[in-house]
Order: sequence, then C-alpha cells, then structure tokens
Amino acid sequence: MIAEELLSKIAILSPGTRLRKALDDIISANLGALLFFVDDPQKYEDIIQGGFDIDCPFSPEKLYELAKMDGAIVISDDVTKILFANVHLVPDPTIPTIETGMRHRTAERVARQTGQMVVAISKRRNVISLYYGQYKYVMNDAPLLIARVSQAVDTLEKYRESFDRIIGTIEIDELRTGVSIYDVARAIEKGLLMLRIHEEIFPYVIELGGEGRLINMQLEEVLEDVTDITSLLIMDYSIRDLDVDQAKEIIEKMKQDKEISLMRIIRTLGVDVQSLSQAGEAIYYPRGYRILNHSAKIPLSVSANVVKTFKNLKIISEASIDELQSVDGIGEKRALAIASAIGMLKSRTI
Ligand code: 3AT
Ligand code: 3AT
Ligand code: MN
Repeated sequence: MIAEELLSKIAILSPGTRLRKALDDIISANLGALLFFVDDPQKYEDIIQGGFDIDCPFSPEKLYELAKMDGAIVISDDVTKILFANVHLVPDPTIPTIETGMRHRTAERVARQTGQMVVAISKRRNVISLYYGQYKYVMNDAPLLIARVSQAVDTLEKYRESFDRIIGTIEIDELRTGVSIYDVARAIEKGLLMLRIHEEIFPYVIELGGEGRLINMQLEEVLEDVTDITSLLIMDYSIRDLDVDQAKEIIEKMKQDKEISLMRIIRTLGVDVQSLSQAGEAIYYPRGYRILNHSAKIPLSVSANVVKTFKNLKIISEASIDELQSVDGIGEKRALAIASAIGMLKSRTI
C-alpha cells in the first residue's frame, strides 16, 4: 500500500503535467537532473549553496535548458517558479543513504533531512526517482503501467460478472425461501476481491496521470457500486444489526487479510457453522437494506427506521403502503418506491 501523501507527489510527476513534460525532455536528451522542491528557500539556506538566482515562472522549456548545467535546480513546491540553478546541495552527511551515485545519495539525504520532495533523473539509467521525506519511489514506464492496469481491468470485469450473477441468484430467494449464508459469503468474497485489486492498481492509475484517464473511466464503471452493495449485503445478513460505518470497517479489515476465505467471511457475519456445507443450509431473510437503499433509493438513515419497524424484508414486503408510511421519514413517494422495488424483486422470482 502506497501512502496517500506519497501518491499526491507521484501525481505531480505523472504524464500530462508540465513538470513531467520537462522530465521526459531531459531524459530524451540524455541529460540528468537533481530537482529540489521547496516551500520556502530561506528555510534551507544551509543546504542550498552556490549556483545562481533564477526566480522566474516555471516552464518545461526553461527547466529543460537549465538541466544542461551541472548541479541541482531549486523549484517552488507548487511547481510555479524556478528559484535557483547550478546549486550545490549540502545535506547532513551523517544521514544514512542506500544510494551509490552522488546525485542520488544527495537526493535521498536532502529529502530525509527536509521532509520535502527531491527528484533525481539518472543520466546513465534514464529513470526518474522520487524522494519524499523517508519515501523513495521509482517512476514506471507508461506502457508497463498501462499493461498492468489493463490486465487488472480484465480480471475485474470477470469478477463483476460473477458478482452480479451470484446476487441474481440471491435475489430469487430473498422473498421466497430465504438465502443461504454460503451464497451471501460468495457475493461478499467477489466484492472484496474486486476492492482489493482496485486498491493494488490505484497507485498505477495515479502514476499514469493523463494517460490513465480512459482506463480510470473503465474502472469506475466496473466498480461503481461495489462498495455500496457489499456493505449493504453485510448489513442485510450479519447476525448483529450494523450501521454502514461498521459494515465498511468490516470490509476494510477483511480486505487486508492475506487470504480472503468464505469461512472467515461467514464467521465475520457472526454465523456459527463448522463447514461450508453447513453454511449452505444456514438460511436467512435479509433485513432489507440492499433493496431499500440500493434499489428503492431510500436514504440509509430512513432505511434503518424501516428495518427497525418490520425486522426483515419478508415482513416489509407484506406491509401495506399505509403501514410503510407510518415509519419516520417515509411519505407516499418513498412508500411507493419501496413497493415498486419489491414488486420488481417478486417478478424476478417468477
Ligand atoms: P566537470 O568539469 O563537469 O567534469 P564539475 O566540477 O562540473 O566537473 P560535476 O558537478 O559535473 O563537476 O561532477 C562530476 C562528477 O564528479 C560527479 C561525481 O561523480 C563527482 N563528484 C563531484 N563531487 C564529488 C564529491 N564531493 N565526492 C565524490 N565525487 C564527486
Ligand atoms: P547518474 O545516475 O550518474 O546520473 P549519480 O547518482 O551516479 O547519477 P553522479 O555522482 O554521477 O550521480 O553525479 C552526477 C551529477 O549530479 C553531477 C552533478 O551535476 C550532480 N550532483 C551530484 N551531487 C550533487 C550535489 N550534492 N549537489 C548538486 N548537484 C549534484
Ligand atoms: Mn554517476
């Protein structure tokens, strides 16, 4: 997992930004660079030595020209100004560094000492290394990133199909016989796997910047309501009545597990069974959160009132419009929306 703060720095260097344009030009001209990004240069007077004042607005062309000189370039950390060029950076030499070349050793030390972002472009290896505080991140090639993310999108589309298929079978039984906790766990498992894949590739999408826009739209389409549906399933079938924050907490916890297993999901729901075949025989009616919130678009707080009044979806489905309207927050419009969502569910059953 890449830290949020590091991701925001990776985004500054991503394709499509003016800074990245300069870095790409520096690489294709076979130059190197050492860039120190500062909030306030006065704070780092001891580190920034020699060189000369530039103090001009940032442009990719200017940065590229300045990179032809030796030494480091100092840039404002909002990337609006180039402050100094041909600077010798003198960080505290006792700060440990694992790098070998002088440019990269200096970059790592300056970042660690100041907590600021430092970027090194290696002349020999044509790679961009980002140092930020204690972090180091080597930027990947766009084609490699695109290949990785596309592969993940393919996998996500397959998982989404089975997620929807399992929920389809669950829906057939939700009003009729009740649903086996085994099927519920299978749906939640697919949801968790999708969310986990997304978490893994999200940094790559950020790193792709402008070049990742199309792929990101594809991702959003596939994953649109997965978190919502998965947490509503948990709220529908967990033995304990949970609110949405508790359900999302459970998702976060299970997502971090090394292995996502059906038995673990079933136990987390609070169902006491010894085997998956027992789980297949543990049958429950849903509370109704998913149908109320996701299908009928009733806000969660009001859905909770409905569940509190009627206990489960089966009983909700037997309530009249008048009885539904007696619930706090339910007027005629919402009562009709609930009846219509339940009507759709019944028609699917037949
Ligand atoms: P040129 O005229 O470009 O050869 P220069 O004085 O401009 O020399 P550079 O900044 O280009 O020096 O550095 C060239 C190399 O010298 C880079 C690095 O490998 C080595 N170097 C510079 N400073 C040190 C140092 N303090 N300790 C070890 N090697 C150093
Ligand atoms: P390459 O992978 O060779 O580009 P490196 O980490 O091996 O980078 P070098 O010792 O070859 O680094 O130094 C390359 C240049 O980096 C030389 C100089 O222009 C710049 N440089 C190195 N150390 C400093 C420093 N402390 N301050 C400013 N510029 C530096
Ligand atoms: Mn070198």
